[in-house]
Amino acid sequence: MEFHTPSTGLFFRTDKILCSRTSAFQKIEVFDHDFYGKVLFLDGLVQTTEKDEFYYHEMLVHPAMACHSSPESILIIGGGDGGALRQALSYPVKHVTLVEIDSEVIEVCREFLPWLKVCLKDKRAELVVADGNDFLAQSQRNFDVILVDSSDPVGPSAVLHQKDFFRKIKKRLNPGGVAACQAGSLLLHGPSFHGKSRFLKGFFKVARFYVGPVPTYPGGTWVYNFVSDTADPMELKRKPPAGLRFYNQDVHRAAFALPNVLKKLVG
Ligand code: AG3
Repeated sequence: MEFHTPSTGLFFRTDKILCSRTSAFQKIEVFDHDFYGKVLFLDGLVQTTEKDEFYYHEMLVHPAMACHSSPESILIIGGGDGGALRQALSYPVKHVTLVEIDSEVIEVCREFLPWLKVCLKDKRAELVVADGNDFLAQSQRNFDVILVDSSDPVGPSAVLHQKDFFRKIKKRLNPGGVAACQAGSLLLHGPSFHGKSRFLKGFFKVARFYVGPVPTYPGGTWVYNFVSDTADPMELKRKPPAGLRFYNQDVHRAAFALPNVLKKLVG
């Protein structure tokens, strides 16, 4: 069960617990469910399910990739389950660097989720076990597209939603670069969007929010940031790869049309 508020939440009934352990960073749980397939929880929060992961991972990865003319080097911060990695590798990119803080998440997902093991065999995929925030501060490498697949903007992941972190993102983007970051739940994390919008507009010429549904995430409507100094989110420079289940160019355009409640928060 994930609690969304102290008295509401989402439950899964199953007797197929595949893994339940506590790493240096968090509680990691994977189970198999008759409808959702393999489900990963971190610290009691749903991270991904086999059934609906594509809603989230396609919307995190493809809008940014579509707005870059020729993305070659990609950085993913977080996302140790490999769902975003899989989407990024579906382009003819040169390399995708995944920076995940918790090696045990990698271990568990490699064993129990169907896609991570396959992705890590791809020669273009590079795995770095490190704190994403430190990696950005210490690395001298720049990237065409940076994707931030963090957890919620409250709790231990909060730093990945703050000013200093985005300042570092800006430094590590190549000219023409684009970053897309998960921002949280429209229903639960609204209060964080106002301040974020303000500082993002201070750092980037283009700082937009977009939305998409994720059935198993709290509230069902998920919010993402799109930031760049050059890329216009309405100018699609490339077609998406074949075989996607959620994202297409119409969905892309529609995702940037914000509901009033969000418009009001982000100005
Ligand atoms: N990254 C976003 C997870 C946020 C879910 N929040 C929640 N259930 N309260 C997940 C990693 C998937 N690659």
